[in-house]
Amino acid sequence: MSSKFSRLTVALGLTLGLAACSGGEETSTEGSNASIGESLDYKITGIDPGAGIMKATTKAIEDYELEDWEVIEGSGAAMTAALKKAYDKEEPIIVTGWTPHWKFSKFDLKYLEDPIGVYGEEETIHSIVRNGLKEDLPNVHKVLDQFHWTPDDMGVIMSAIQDGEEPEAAAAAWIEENEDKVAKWTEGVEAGNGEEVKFAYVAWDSTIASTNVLANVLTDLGYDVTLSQVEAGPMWAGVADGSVDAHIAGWLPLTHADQYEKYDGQFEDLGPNLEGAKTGLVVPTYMEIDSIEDLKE
Ligand code: PBE
Repeated sequence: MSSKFSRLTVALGLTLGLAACSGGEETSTEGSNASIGESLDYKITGIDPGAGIMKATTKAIEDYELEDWEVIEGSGAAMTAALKKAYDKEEPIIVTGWTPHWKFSKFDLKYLEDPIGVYGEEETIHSIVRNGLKEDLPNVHKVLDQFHWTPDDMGVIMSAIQDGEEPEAAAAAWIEENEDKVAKWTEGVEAGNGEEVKFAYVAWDSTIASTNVLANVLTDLGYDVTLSQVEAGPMWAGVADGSVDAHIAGWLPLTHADQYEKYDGQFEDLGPNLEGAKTGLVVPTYMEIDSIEDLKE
């Protein structure tokens, strides 16, 4: 009974409120009229501070003159959790996004157009190894040099992990189903004898997938593989100072350009292991904006 009354009161109050506004100037208090910036408190959901995409996003804020906006630091996992939460309620959200990534198969998403080109064009992911690896572990070097796959291959592992599989198990299952591809990576390679191989990687879903698949392949070949999860800076620094043997997450030409220049000469670039990568600002398709310029209002 009392609930009926209170509901009536609210409805009446709303009617009066609208009536009071109707003759006046425009109001933006209603959800759908609020600007995209207001509805998001001018926040872009970012990832780990060391990621190249964070630097690019800071540059985007400058180049598109979005001084009211900021990119919030977090992690890849926190970003996808925030994305899921907003998506389930059809609320607005803008994330720092990249391809290949499982989020595009789980949610309907789009990249915001980037007319200035802050995020660059298509990228490739390179395998980066320490100087001297070729002499010390020629067969490991050869596998890394021959390692090459597609965004779809990587996507299978990423989705399996997302669905709850352990990264190692997801990688092992993919290897079992793709013996022909793995055979090309291991062509002409001799088995190891327990030699240690150290990879550095960052907890980006794409990198977790690729690092686990190579760790599995090398373990099957008889190597003793260690994976160290680090931030992006230490991942590059570790290969440069030789404390790790390799990482396979060199995003080029733009995303990791800083580290690539900083450590020039202190690593060997084995070239692309994947083509068709991309970074940018990503939103659910239900959002009405299409371009980073639309954030300016
Ligand atoms: N990423 C995924 C990384 C490279 C791999 C796009 C988040 C970065 O921004 O550095």
